[in-house]
Amino acid sequence: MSEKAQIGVTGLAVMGRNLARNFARHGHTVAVHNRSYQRTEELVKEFGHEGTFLPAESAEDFVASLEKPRRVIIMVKAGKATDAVIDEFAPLLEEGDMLIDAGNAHYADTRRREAALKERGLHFVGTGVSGGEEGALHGPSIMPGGSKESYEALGPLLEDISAKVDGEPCCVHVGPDGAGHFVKMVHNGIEYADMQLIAEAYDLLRQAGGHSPAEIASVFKTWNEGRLGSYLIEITAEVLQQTDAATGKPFVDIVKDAAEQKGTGRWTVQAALDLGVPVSGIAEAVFARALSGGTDVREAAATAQLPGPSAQAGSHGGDLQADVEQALFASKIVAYAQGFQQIQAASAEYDWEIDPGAMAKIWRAGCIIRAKFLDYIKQAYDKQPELATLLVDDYFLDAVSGAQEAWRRVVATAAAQGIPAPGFASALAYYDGLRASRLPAALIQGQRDFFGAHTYQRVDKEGAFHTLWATEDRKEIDA
Ligand code: NBP
Repeated sequence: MSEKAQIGVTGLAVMGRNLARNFARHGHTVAVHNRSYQRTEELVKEFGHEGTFLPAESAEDFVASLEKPRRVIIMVKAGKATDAVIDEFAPLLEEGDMLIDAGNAHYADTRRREAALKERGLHFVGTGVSGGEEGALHGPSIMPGGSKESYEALGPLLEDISAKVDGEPCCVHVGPDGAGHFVKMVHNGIEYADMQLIAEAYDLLRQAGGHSPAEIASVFKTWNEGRLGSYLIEITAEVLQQTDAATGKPFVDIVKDAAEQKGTGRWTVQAALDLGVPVSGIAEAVFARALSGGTDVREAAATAQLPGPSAQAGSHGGDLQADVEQALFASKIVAYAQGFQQIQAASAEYDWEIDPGAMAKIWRAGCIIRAKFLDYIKQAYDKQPELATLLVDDYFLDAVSGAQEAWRRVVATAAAQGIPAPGFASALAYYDGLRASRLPAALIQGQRDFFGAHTYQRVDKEGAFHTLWATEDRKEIDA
């Protein structure tokens, strides 16, 4: 009998090719297939020596080369291409086989596909894969959704190729149907917030502190040795110390200041709006990118010369560098707390039973937001699985209360000097909102009742009430 593959990968562009190589390098026999056969041939020609690949030109041959239950990883462009591949492969598969979508699908699409394939007796496993092409090859953070049963057959293989921290795999069964893609989406949203906060820290040190990019690179290198230590801080130092060969200028000064986005940050915010979870850190990051790319509006503002503060305004009353480190850490805690709250809210909404501590654990390596910091998040949820917000965990409470004076000084300096710091400022406003014993929402309830008879609740008795605003005596009635 000819050799069978433990796993197959269809879609051999950069991500699929590297995932297939990763499986092969770990000693697994990998069936490989791509719509256009050329990519399959190239993979085997260039990397065939790395392990055992079974190339197939047709979908039928590919499926026939897999051991049962069949495990087929789909790594194609998210959207219509994924549906096309599912339509091609589902009829060729048998009950109990698995179709694993490891692309960046929207979790609602994954839920739809999972439900449809379940009716045909197939497991559809929406799987978040983070870490880009390098991660796919050397060990990504992997977030599989789908049924528990499918994880039993698939999990060991995915754990094998995932990143490891102290020998522990950065891969865990996240929860049913779209849970894996949802968590991957929020990971990307948090990544947006983290990057925005780092960019604001740089901007403050540059504009308010008067430091050069190279000097700020050294600051980030130092920070990377401390509690902020993370992949994003590390690469920030690398980018800041880069000099443009053509002009001799700092690299950051020759790059257009319009950040792009692929959409996962926007998806995170859209989902958060539907769930009613305030992910202001992620939203500010998405909006800041949109503002940076809004060329017409920025040109109009430049032409109109929108006035800023006077040149002497607001010198920073403290050690700016130390204060910015504190503000960055505190704002980062807020952004992560919000992202985890969103995961918990979705888990409750869809009955996913996601363990938030396990998510922090599998993000410690392989993915873009990998950081020491995630250990503390894991510990917080280990201590209290139902934690309402990370901000009330001892470690984070201490960190934020220690940081808050510096954080307030930084936000004040940014406002006084006209330096945009939406991430820092909004994180602080969220923190103060959570702290407040009374919020002005009571006034908003009054306004709503006034113009729309939307009713309100009282602090001193049960029930819903309405004031007859249009009458002279403005009597209150039970609604
Ligand atoms: P692309 O997203 O560029 O997709 C190219 C692949 O899709 C090729 O194999 C192509 O086949 C195939 N394909 C297309 Br396009 N339409 C198809 C169709 N109708 N039927 C069958 N195959 C079709 O590849 P990628 O950059 O490797 O990304 C793959 C997935 O991974 C995407 O969902 C992407 O969002 C995600 N991704 C994730 C990360 C990460 O960090 N996790 C990074 C980058 C990408 P062809 O060769 O015949 O044209």
